[in-house]
Amino acid sequence: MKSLRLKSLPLIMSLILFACAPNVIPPIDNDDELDEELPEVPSPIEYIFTDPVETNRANTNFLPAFEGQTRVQGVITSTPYTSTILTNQLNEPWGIDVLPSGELVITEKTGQLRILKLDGSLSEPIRGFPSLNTTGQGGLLDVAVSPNFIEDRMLVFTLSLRTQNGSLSAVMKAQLSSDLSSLSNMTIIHQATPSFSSNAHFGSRVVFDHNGALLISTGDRQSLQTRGNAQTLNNGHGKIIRITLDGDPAPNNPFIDQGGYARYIYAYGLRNTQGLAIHPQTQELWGSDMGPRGGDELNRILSSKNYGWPFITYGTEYNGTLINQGKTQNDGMEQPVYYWDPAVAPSGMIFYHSDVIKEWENNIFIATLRGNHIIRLVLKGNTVLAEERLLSSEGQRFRDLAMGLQGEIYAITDEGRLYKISKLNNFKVGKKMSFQLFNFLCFFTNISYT
Ligand SMILES: [Ca+2]
Repeated sequence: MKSLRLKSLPLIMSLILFACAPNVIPPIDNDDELDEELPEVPSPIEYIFTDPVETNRANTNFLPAFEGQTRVQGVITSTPYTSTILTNQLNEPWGIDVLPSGELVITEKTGQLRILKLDGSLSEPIRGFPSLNTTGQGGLLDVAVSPNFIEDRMLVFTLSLRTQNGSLSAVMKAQLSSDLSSLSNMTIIHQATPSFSSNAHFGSRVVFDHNGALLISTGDRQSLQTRGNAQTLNNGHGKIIRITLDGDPAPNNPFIDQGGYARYIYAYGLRNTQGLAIHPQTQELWGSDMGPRGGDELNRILSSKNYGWPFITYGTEYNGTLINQGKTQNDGMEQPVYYWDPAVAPSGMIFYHSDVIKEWENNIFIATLRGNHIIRLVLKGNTVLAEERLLSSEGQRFRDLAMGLQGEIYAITDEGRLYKISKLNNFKVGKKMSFQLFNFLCFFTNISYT
C-alpha cells in the first residue's frame, strides 16, 4: 500500500507548475486510439492517501472509542471521472432510484414524482399522494423500486402523513403505469405511530433487503418530548423498521414475540437516519444518522441492536449543552463505525457496486447537506480506512444518491440539480504524467476538471 504525503513547499510548487503546464491539461481525444494510449488503471490497493479531509476544529473534545472512528486519512480517486448536470429543474428533490430499464424515478418533497426519461427529458409531475404534511422537513420523501418491478410495477414511497394529532412517517406502495405517466393502487402500508405535532425528523429512507422485505428509517421527531422514544420499543420513533410489501412485520423480526409496535422494529436508538444502503458483499444494512451538533454517525445496523440515541452521542445540543452529561459509550449500545464533528449533515447513501471504477467498488458514498459535498469512504472490513470529498466545489446541498446501471452515480440536490458522475473514458494526459499525479494535483490546487 502506497501512502503519499507531501509536506515540502518547494516540491509542491514544482508539482503545481508541472500540473498546470499546457501540455498536461487533459485533452479529450477521439475514441479510435484509446486502447493503446490509456494508462493502466491502478489496482484498488494503490490508493493515494493524504491528510484527513476535515481541517476545521471539532465542536467537542470527546475521544473516539477506537482508532479510525473519526478523521481518518484522506484518499483521492485516481480514475478520471466527470460530473454533468442532467437537469436543474427539480423542485426540492428528496429521493431517487433507478428503474430496470434505466429511467430515474425522483420524488419532490412538495408532493410530486418525476421521471427522467432515457432521452434526457423530465416527465410531467405525477401527483395524487394522500394527506401530505409538506411543512418543514416533511413531504413526499423517499422512493425505492421493487426488485420485482418488471412483474409488479411497484414503487415504495415514504412520506410524512398529516394526521389529526400532527404528523407521522408513513410508507406507501403504488404501481407505475407502463407508459410511466401515472400511479395507481396507492396504499399506505405502515404508519410509524404515534403522531406528533412536529415538522421535523421523519427519518424516511427505504431500501429492499435481499429477501424482498422493506427496511425503513424513522426519526425522533426533534422534540425533547419524543426523543426518549428512540430507546423504547412501543413506538415508531427513532427506529429501523422491517416490514413486508403488505405491511406485516417481516418474518424473524427480533422483537416479534413482544407484540404491539415492537413487532415491526429491526433496530433502535437512532436520531434521524436519512441514508440507508445494503452492503453488496455482506448484505448487511448500513445507515447514516444525522447527529445533533457534531456526532453525525455511520452505523452498521444489525438486527435487535441499540444505537444509543439519546443516551450516548458524540454531539451536543445546538447551543453546546452536553447531552446526558456527555456520555459517548455504554455497555449494550452500539458504537458508530465512524462519526463526523463538526457536522456534515449526512443524507442519502449508496454502496458502489460496480467494477467500472474499480477503486470505488464496495466503497460507501454519502450525500451531505451541510457539508455541500459527497463523501466517499473506503472500507477495510467493517471499519473506515479513508475518506474523500467529491463535488465540493459545486456548493450544493446533496440530498440523495443512486447507482446507475452502467456504473455511474446519480446525485440530487436541494437546489434542484441532478448530477451524473461517471468514468471519463476518453481521457489522456502526457506520457510522463500518471492519472494519480494529475488527480492529486487537481485536489491540491483546487482545480476541477469535472
Ligand atoms: Ca449512535
